[in-house]
Amino acid sequence: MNKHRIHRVAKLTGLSKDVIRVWERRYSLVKPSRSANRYREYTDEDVSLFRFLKEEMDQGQTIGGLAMEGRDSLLQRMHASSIPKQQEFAPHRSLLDELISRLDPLDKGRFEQQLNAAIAVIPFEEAVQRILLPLQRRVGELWHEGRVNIAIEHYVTKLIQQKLFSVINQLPANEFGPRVLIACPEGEYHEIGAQAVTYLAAARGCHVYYLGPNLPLDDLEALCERVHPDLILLSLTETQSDEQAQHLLHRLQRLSQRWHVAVGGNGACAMQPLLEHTGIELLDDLGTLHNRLANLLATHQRAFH
Ligand code: B12
Repeated sequence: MNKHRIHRVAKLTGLSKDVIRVWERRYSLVKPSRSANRYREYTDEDVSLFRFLKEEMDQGQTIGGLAMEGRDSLLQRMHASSIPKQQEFAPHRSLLDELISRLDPLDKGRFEQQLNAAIAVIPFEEAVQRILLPLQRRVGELWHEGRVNIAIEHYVTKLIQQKLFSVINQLPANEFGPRVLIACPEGEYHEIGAQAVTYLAAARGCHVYYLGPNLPLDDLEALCERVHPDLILLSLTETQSDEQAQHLLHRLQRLSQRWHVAVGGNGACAMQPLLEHTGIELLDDLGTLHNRLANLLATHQRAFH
């Protein structure tokens, strides 16, 4: 089981470090262990419980009332309520199998008809997670294994990109929302992760600048001076060698002295140990991104009022 320090728990749950400490002191629902150097360490279950408490409070419960219920009962309710949610966003495997079978030989009509019909009946955010991203992974993997040709991969990738952007373009532009710059740094060409993040940020009311793949950091920095972003989100899909990772982090640290910088994607997760104490945040899944954006929007709103 993973152990998380308090700053990470704050990022994962959207609660402030102060609230986490106060809840610990007053209500004892979560009792972190201590590392050798006395840092609080929380388990995955603690993190889930904090998230659950937050959801309950968003629905009108008070922390005092929840604390009276007791940890065991809360955990039971949490596990019962989390099952359907996890299933909801799991990849839609049977549909994906059928879609893949329409690619060789290519049956464009049926492929698009089936894809469009499936996407139309669920919220788009769910479609992104259950259908579009897994489809991209599946087709990319088939190309990597030499089982579909690059023209087919490009056809599917472009279709997915069109769907993401057509929905993004229909969202109301929020000029006054927090400014979020999203890109893949130089050398990173896998861009669907960054595009999905763009959709999620725009859908929540951020003012998004999507800058695409392979962006030199000098140029990103120059744009930051103009735009003054509230957050920079970088997508790293490929795992880097240690030397490449160190080089990249050195550059990102410079950027993070002026702006909030967060990285996500499989390549970023692989760099986790190197990210400690750099000031660069790791957002290791879309749930963490969701919390980070919620915090950003709340802070931004407070600053405006
Ligand atoms: C699709 C794919 C491709 C497509 C890319 C299409 C495109 N234009 O984006 C194609 C087929 C073109 C391709 C090409 C290449 N690929 Co490729 N590709 C993949 C594949 C299958 C999926 C990557 C992807 O799109 N991920 C994005 C989404 C769909 O999934 P995800 O990574 O899980 O992302 C999730 C989270 O990480 C998160 N996320 C992502 N970014 C961010 C950012 C933030 C801020 C946050 C919060 C979250 C977040 O969102 C997603 C949802 O949960 C992976 C293998 C795999 N299964 O991961 C290999 C892989 C990444 N590719 C690889 C390589 C080497 C290449 C090539 C260099 C191969 C070559 N010799 O030419 C080229 C380079 C790219 C190029 N020049 O276009 C390697 C990388 C190896 C490494 N060092 O890590 C991999 C791992 C394959 C492998 N097993 O070797 N690839």
